Amino acid sequence: MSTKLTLIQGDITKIASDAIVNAANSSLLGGGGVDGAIHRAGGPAILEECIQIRNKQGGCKIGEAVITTAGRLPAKYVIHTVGPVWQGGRNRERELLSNCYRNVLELALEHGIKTLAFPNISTGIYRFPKAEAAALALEAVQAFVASHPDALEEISFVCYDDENFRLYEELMKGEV
Ligand code: AR6
Repeated sequence: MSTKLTLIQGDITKIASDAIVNAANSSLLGGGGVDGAIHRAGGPAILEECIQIRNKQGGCKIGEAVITTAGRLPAKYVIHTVGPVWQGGRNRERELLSNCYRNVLELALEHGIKTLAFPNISTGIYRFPKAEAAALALEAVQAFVASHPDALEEISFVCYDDENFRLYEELMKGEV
């Protein structure tokens, strides 16, 4: 594997990677959590492009991803993906969360993105259990990297809360 996987604790809006990932909702019109933080810090250009995408294709389905400018953020692009709401685990939540990571990575590849930062999709307002989400995220990213070894230079997991940070630290022991 030549792609470097890194772990960061902090605010993803401050990360100067080629693209940062947003944990959005299907409307693409913004919301709370990391979505709110990205739109606030990035300014109106992001929402304008989201509205154009909405007009064209009617938002974004769960597990899928779309790309926009990053506006005033230090990153160049924002890749918006929509995680599943945790409903107990019997509604394909795990598969849908893996799809988010895979589809974001595919889109990054198509746009020549070399450095990418993920937040912990679905683990806030959408209540996906954090330990399971972290394991799934890492597995999905590792599978992609194994099949596209030279596509990206660096993929970061940006954990905002302590619990996620500790979980990733444990899972990524020996990797970072
Ligand atoms: N930087 C990085 N991570 C953050 C930040 C930040 N600035 N702020 C929060 N997090 P959430 P979801 C972490 O709720 O569960 C929105 O309203 C947070 O600690 O942002 O996918 C959308 O519009 C958590 O671990 O997203 C949707 O309606 C992680 O980001 C809905 O929430 C995800 O928490 C999506 O819910």
